[in-house]
Amino acid sequence: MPSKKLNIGMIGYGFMGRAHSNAFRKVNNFFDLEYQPVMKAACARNPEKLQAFADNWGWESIETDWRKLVDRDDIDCVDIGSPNDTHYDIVMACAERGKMVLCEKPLAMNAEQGEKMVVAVEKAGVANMVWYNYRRVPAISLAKQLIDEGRIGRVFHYRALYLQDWTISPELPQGGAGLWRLDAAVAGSGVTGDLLAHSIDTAMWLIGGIDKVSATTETFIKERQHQLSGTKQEVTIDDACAFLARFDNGAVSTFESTRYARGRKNFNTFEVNGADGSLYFNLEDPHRLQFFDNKHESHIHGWQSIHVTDFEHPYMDKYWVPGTTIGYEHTFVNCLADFLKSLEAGQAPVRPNLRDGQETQLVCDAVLKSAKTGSWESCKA
Ligand code: SOE
Repeated sequence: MPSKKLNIGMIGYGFMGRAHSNAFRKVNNFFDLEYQPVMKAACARNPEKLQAFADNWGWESIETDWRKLVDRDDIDCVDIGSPNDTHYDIVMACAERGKMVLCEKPLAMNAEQGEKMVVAVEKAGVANMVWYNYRRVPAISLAKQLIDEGRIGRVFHYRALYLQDWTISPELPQGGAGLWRLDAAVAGSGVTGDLLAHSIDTAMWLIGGIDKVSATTETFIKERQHQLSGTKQEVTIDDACAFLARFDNGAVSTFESTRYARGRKNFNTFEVNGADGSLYFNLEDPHRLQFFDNKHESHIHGWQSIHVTDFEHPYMDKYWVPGTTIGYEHTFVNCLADFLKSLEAGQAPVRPNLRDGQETQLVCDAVLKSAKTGSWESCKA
């Protein structure tokens, strides 16, 4: 039974607000932890919609000004699920007030902001995490385990795709509720910060840092009506991005992302090729990890499809019986469980922290720079 309470104030009530609220509600049902999050206050600008949201998910109170939320003495930890252009100010205020920070991805609008945020939370000494939830898909955590166990040997290649198709219609507006991801002034970038940031975080977690990149981007629909102003405005996000990357360990790699791949909804895949084996994962088939193990005798060589649902698999002993599956929402429950566990005495700080988020931010910035200059760009600070 949890013996300590952690009072949470959550900012933003969109897609991520729902995913996080669900995690706060469920985490202690599945994980044996010292800490129990208390859903103290949810914060957003529209009081009517926010109250309905808070009632539905069980938040005790509401705030319509995030500064008031951060200032409240009864809030220990601030969870940021609001659009990307708000992350910097909120994290800086949290650091100043000594509040723990849980921040949605991407960390910031750019690496310049990101670095200041990292310095601030490190100086304040507050626990911090970026919600790169895909690390906590059990099959991806298993890929990490197999790589760390040396099962695929020296890594030569990494190949990532992150494909969606929801912005193909030119009639889709940009900006405002639900559509701020299309507005560069709010999102910072398009698929690079929104989708490739996930692929980059996963890749660097699995096989190490990225040294340099060479990228190209495209904006297919040049103008869209802005949902807030009602006027047609230039679209300045990257609708698609493809880049080559060289890892610090010498691995040669490709990353591609678009929101214009008709039929692909959340097609987040990677393949890693090593001297002794390969791994393949596809988020649209999330319980499976494909593994080619070259150590098998050659007459039984072949790809194994591991159904990642056994008690021995990462996180799976916390849920149901072998052969039964968990869902997208549990990746957030798993993230939160790891964060809460890290607060217990003697535990290592949780990862990915804001410093890790900044490493990904540096790669995103280098990708966007390379797309402009046409040259290879360094990902190092
Ligand atoms: C975009 O459509 C989006 O919702 C991203 O913002 C999320 O980070 C990704 O996991 C799913 O797609």
